[in-house]
Amino acid sequence: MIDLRSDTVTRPTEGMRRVMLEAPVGDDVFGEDPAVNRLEEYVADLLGKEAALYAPSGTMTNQIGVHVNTNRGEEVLLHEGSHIFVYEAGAPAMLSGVQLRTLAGEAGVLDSETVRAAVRPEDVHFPRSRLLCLENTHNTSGGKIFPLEDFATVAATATELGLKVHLDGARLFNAQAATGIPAREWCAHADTVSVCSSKGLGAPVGSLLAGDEETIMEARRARKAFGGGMRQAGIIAAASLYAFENHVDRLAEDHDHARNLASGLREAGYDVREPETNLVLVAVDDPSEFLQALAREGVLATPGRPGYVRFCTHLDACDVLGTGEGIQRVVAACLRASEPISPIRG
Ligand code: TLP
Repeated sequence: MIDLRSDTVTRPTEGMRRVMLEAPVGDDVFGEDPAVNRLEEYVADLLGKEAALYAPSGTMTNQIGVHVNTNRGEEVLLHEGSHIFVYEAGAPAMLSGVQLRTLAGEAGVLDSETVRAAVRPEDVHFPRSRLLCLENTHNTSGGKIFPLEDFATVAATATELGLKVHLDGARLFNAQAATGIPAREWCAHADTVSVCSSKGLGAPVGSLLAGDEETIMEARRARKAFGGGMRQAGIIAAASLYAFENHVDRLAEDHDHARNLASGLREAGYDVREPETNLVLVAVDDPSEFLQALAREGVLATPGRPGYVRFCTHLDACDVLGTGEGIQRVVAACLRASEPISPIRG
């Protein structure tokens, strides 16, 4: 089986398992786990922030980010295809009592005019606009990179309008690997940043929220309330640290594989979005039927945005996709699953 459903399917490498075995641990709710403390310091420094907090998932670090930047009844502005809106089970309403206002933007990018027009005037009738959430890379747009200059501009507008800025950087290091721009450059324009070690970086579990000291202290309280206070978490934090230390630069390989897969599929007649990072969106007539047929041919993928399926390249698929033959196996499986279609889509 070639599993291209997500970079979350990666399993810990030998080296990672070794550091997990040897990790010094303590009770992290008491702040006494040396491996967690080391990871939090490392990631805060990496992202150019004062502090960071380790949590079980990217959903939790996003939700803590929403929570610490808002009050109940306030409004959060975000892209209509953002993970926080589409894939987090309605958690902003459930956990923070906030309302989401979705905005349109090409390839996950929101511009200043759109944000400016969406911010509510001060009036008893309206919710207070409080937070802008941005996502880089942008999942439902097929791993698109939010250009740094555009990011800085819209974040400055949000700040000027009195909003906080949260960055969902689940795949921020893919943007770094693809552009050569350090991740911290984007982080400089956000109040809080969520990054995941369990996506392309290959750790089994774990995400971090970074920000200033005061915000992260508040985030620690929210993590406890959300049930994310873990005890001897060093055993998994060690894997996350290993991932940040060893697996960032290799993301470029996944991007090469995504490009090769896209061109193989395009040559076979499919309508494929050119990938900038590790996600490949392919237009198909009936995604769910296609995915079932594809699984019978030994390849797994997921539904992408409506009308598309998503292939995700990653560490565990590296060996198979690193050869022309592996790419051809995936293309052949697609052709057996369904004829290509070439619609014009927005
Ligand atoms: N995304 C998963 C699914 O939930 C769709 C995937 O396979 O891509 N932000 C972004 C941009 C993400 O893509 C994800 C995971 C998360 C946050 C949430 O991370 P986890 O799964 O750790 O809660």
